[in-house]
Amino acid sequence: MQRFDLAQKLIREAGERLREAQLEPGTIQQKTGHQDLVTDWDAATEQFLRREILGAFPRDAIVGEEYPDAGSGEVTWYLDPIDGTTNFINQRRNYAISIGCWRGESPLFGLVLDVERQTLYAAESAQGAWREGQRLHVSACREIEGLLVDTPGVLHTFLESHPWQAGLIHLAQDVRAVRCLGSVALELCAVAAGEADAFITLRSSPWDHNAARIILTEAGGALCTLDGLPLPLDKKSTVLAANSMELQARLLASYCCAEKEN
Ligand code: 2AM
Ligand code: CA
Repeated sequence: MQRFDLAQKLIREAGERLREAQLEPGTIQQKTGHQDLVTDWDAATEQFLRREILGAFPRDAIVGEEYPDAGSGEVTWYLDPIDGTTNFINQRRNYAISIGCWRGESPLFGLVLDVERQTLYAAESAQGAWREGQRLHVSACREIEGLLVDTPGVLHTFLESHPWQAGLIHLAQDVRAVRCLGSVALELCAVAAGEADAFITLRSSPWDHNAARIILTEAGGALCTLDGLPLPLDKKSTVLAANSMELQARLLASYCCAEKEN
């Protein structure tokens, strides 16, 4: 079986298991604090994906959220077993499984499953972005006043002190609306689907964005860091995503000029 076919089979199977999961209180733990939770299901889902992927492609490398990196082959799988764990716990919706596959710096494919809606976002390199058979395209809005901007949470983006804080508060005042869903992967897919125009986060990890970024790029969107640099594959970074290079450049120039320390 090809990697892309295997990944689609595994993500749907993992999604079925999560939909049936019993979320007893003893299965929820704090990771780094009370705002950073993890469940037994995060670990079980990632174990399942790793076992199946390495069983079929033993020379591939795996980078996942819950376990140390494995392997060093030229193909790397980026796994987030549950993106939006707090939503999984509190809402039992708006969470995703994310699988991104890269050959070195080149994207192969990205899959993001909106688990409770049983909706799969998928993109192979140069084949467009798709949602359950429907081709996805970014929105056409370029006017700041008309933008809907997604960000995973208010605290890190607007309330904590960081070099872009003043600019991002101005942006929030200028756009039509800011929405917080709480899942980096689903929020990037919302930009890919034209349901949001831009996305900002102060902190994203390779497993959060390395699948959805392929979907967004294939849908016509653009991503970079808040410094305007290429989004790294292998380390945490800020993310600015937009429906076009044009809007990305406008947002960078007007709102992301970080205050320089003296
Ligand atoms: P998670 O659910 O996989 O932890 C909102 O919390 C979004 O930011 C989610 O996509 C979440 O992913 C991600 N996130 C949470 N804590 C994070 C951290 N410390 N670093 C990077 N991303 C984080
Ligand atoms: Ca996660």
